[in-house]
Amino acid sequence: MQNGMSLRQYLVDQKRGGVAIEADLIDLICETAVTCKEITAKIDRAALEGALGAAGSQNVQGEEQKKLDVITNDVMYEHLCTTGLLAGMGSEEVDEPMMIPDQYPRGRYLMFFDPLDGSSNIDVNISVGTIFSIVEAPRGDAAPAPEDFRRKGIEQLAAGFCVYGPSTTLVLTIGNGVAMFTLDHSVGEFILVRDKVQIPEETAEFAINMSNQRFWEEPVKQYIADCIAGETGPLGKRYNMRWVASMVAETFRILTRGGIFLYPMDERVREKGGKLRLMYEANPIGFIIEQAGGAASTGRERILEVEPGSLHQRVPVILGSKKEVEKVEEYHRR
Ligand code: P6P
Repeated sequence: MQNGMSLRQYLVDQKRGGVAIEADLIDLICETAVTCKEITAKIDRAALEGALGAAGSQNVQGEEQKKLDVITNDVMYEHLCTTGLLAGMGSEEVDEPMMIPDQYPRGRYLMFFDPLDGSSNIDVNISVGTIFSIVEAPRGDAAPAPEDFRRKGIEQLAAGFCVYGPSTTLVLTIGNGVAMFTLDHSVGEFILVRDKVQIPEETAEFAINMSNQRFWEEPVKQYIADCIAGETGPLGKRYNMRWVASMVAETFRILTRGGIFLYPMDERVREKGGKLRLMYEANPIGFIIEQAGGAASTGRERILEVEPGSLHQRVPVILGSKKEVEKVEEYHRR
């Protein structure tokens, strides 16, 4: 493995090295990378083409959709449904699972995606991203049933996200570690820049939206209070804080220098299960974090073991440096 490889060369090299990845899954990952290239181009030109701002609609979560939420969802659906590689798709932006139109062949995989995570940042030019998760379709290339879209995170074959930031960089796992590919605009290829990414087990940097503090459960209130207490507090060290309000940006930072990200249970959304979505946010990001030696928890259980109740199931999310996540889980056991 050497830096400078293209995404497809990396995947073929992984297969040659013994990783059990089918040729059609390699194709699907490469086609998904094409949609990320299309999306980065749309984002670059959004201000020039009047594509910023609200779409005037809401998603299934009742959240205001940005024009780019809808545009990027259409880019992914319209590109991927023609490839003959998917039996269906689930998207944050669409209430029901999306089926493959009759004029196209179906494939053997299902994909869950958030086409533009962090889109509340898009109008203020802060990093956003595309998150995707791939599982095997249980009925092969036959039309999938609704229950086929409720799958545990441990069933994922591949997961990735593309962060549209100072660079456009794709982060990917196929279950054999985590690799990073930066888009070389001059040739239009994602080029390997890091492989076998490892998250430091310890950290002194937490990411949480502090304005929600009064709604958190006691264990999280206590943990954050102890972080802020610094050197003289029970955790015995000074913590730094970051909050970008874009999970892909926080995750990229944690993969690069460690850290812990928390979007914990919040009284306002208890009956919904939490704020972040399991199938196309917590599961793919959790898979990547675990593959990089980190941990991903609800505070009480491993995220990848959560049994989804619906396509748009929400969960509390606590992920990042392994020992720090274990510390927060210990606060929940007290
Ligand atoms: P808040 C973006 O909308 C998102 O789903 C995550 O990417 C991000 O971490 C979180 O919500 C931000 O939430 O409440 O701080 O705006």
